Amino acid sequence: MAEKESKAFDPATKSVDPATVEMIKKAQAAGVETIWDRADKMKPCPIGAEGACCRICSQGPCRVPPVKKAKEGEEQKKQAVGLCGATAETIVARNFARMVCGGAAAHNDHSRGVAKLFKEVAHGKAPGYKIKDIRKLKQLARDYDVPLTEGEGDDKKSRSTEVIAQELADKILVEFGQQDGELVFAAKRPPKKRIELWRNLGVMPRGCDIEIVELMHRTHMGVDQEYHNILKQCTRTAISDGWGGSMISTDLQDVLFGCPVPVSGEINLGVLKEDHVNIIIHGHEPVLPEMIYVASQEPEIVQYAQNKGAKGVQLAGMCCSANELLMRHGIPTAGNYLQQELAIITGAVDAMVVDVQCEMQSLANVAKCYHTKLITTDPRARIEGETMHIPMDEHHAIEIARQIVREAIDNFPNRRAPVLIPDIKYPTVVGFSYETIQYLLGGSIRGSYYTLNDNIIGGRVRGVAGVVGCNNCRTPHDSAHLAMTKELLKNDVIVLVTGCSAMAAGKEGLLTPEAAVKYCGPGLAEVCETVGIPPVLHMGSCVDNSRILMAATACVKAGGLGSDISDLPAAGAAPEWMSEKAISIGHYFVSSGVYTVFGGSFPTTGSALFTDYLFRGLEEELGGMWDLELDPVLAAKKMIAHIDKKRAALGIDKARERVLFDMEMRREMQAGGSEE
Ligand code: NFS
Ligand code: SF4
Repeated sequence: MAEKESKAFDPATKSVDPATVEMIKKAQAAGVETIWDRADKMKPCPIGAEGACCRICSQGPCRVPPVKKAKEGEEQKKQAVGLCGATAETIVARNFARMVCGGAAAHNDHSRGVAKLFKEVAHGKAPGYKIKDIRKLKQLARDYDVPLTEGEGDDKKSRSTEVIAQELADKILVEFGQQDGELVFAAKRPPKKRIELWRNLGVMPRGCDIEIVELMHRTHMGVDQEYHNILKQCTRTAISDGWGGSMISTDLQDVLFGCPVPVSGEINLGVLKEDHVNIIIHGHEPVLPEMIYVASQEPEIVQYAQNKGAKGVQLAGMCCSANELLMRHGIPTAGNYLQQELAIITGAVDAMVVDVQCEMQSLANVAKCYHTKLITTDPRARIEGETMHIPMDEHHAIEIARQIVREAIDNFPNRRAPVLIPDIKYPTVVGFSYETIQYLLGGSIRGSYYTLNDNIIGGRVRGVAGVVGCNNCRTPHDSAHLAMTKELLKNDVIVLVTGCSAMAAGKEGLLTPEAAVKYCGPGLAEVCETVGIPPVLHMGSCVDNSRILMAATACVKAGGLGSDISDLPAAGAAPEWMSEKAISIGHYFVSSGVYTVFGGSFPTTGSALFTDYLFRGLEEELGGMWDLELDPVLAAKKMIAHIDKKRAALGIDKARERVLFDMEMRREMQAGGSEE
């Protein structure tokens, strides 16, 4: 019976990724339920989807869906309000705000964990970890006014790395609970104009936690009931994520684990190996995964695996932990968010090790259908039905990592279901940190993004787009990411990717230099070929969207493209978004001056007034605004239109016409030449 039900849909309609389709078929044949089965049975609540349901007090839930315009002769219905009188605007704004809170809290709490580890490392109390990127440490020290030297005159000497790190760690940790003042990165790193704008609007964040707490308070029953005012605090909270927690975690992870440089890797379920012990590292915080990586390479561990009949240990990443491991060590990626159940369904995963965020609770049930051990490692994220919980402790991380790898190895002989690993994987080149892009495009000596700007001004590169964010089972898996990205490339827009979007691009072969000729317009193709980079640059995990902010700022500072991020010919998108984190990210991009378009659905459409404020009103205040477009190609076109609008404002629209004309001429000349 269960099997019959699970065959209700055609797997080919659920994903454009052949490995995913193959595994959904396997799941159906085995009668194992996946997210698509559940999505088929449960449709989203239309009122909740629009943000028009308030359940923040027990007099509700109150539903205030938009009212249709009356037909002629009919009486116009009145827009409902909540029992307390809350309008649709207030209800929708409050729900949106709480999504920003959820997302910012996830990033800022992740960041706190990294900062605490950093402190332990600085004090020599976290064996196995060390400070890897001294240059970045010093950069951070300068940001936080931690002196690099001590003494005066002839007595002046450099302070030790440890001492600098210890002082820096304390200063960073203070920012989480800080009550007044300004977050260091937010007040120092963006273009001057942006900093002034935020100060004038009163949205400069004071600390990482306080903005979230205040916003939760203000959206409690009967507090802030003016939607502009609610949104203002959303802006402050989102900035505390992008230019606060997320940026802190990105930078400290680089200090501890190394700043990514270009590295090649592989992606998709085909990276799993039938004759190896397969361990999937799934989640977001690279802290323990870094040690699992070390443990999996130790000769004793490899020997232990061989004793159990395996050829070795294969680590593979999933979700953002995958991005972190891939960027720094070239560890292959098994897949993005919607592939987590499917990895287990291959029958080849001996352990799935999860930390925090984007882990489906259904993993426990799927794991039970196979031999897979589901190991939770973070006390904040337990899953009912987990096989075991092995909590991370930074003081004994390497021993814990070894224990986890052994658990997986011990499980290798227990494989029972027929193993089927799709023979599908793709090579990738990843690791385009903001620093790497600077190096590749500007050279370390000039240390500038000017070459990129020069290409934008000259018209070979039309603009820059960030395509980021999740998968969503309501949208065919990966399809919107790919359609949008290809449309942008075709129009000479270079694409920066993170998170699950980056993985979608990788699975399509877009993260290779060869993709340039295949997918790009002539201008972008030429630039990519000259520099030897892919046209889609993988910048990391979702907290690494902060790298995009830094790259945008570097473009502004390099000159020639205006004086603020909102002047840049740039746009952002999350065509398959689903998480609260995506809303927080979207809003910090908007708050930083970026036109940001989401796909699928938008959680504020229950109030036309509030949505109009987000989509249009904000442009005047922040220079950036939201948008919703269900068709990914149309969405790309809207991004390009925005880019062109910015080019025109900068007075560089003519240059592009010239370039295109030149290229046309050159092609004609070449064509003429070959005829001779
Ligand atoms: Ni971002 Fe990365 Fe993926 Fe979405 Fe989840 S894994 S943090 S939230 S689903 S992109
Ligand atoms: Fe209803 Fe107001 Fe309570 Fe919300 S706060 S559930 S609108 S009574």
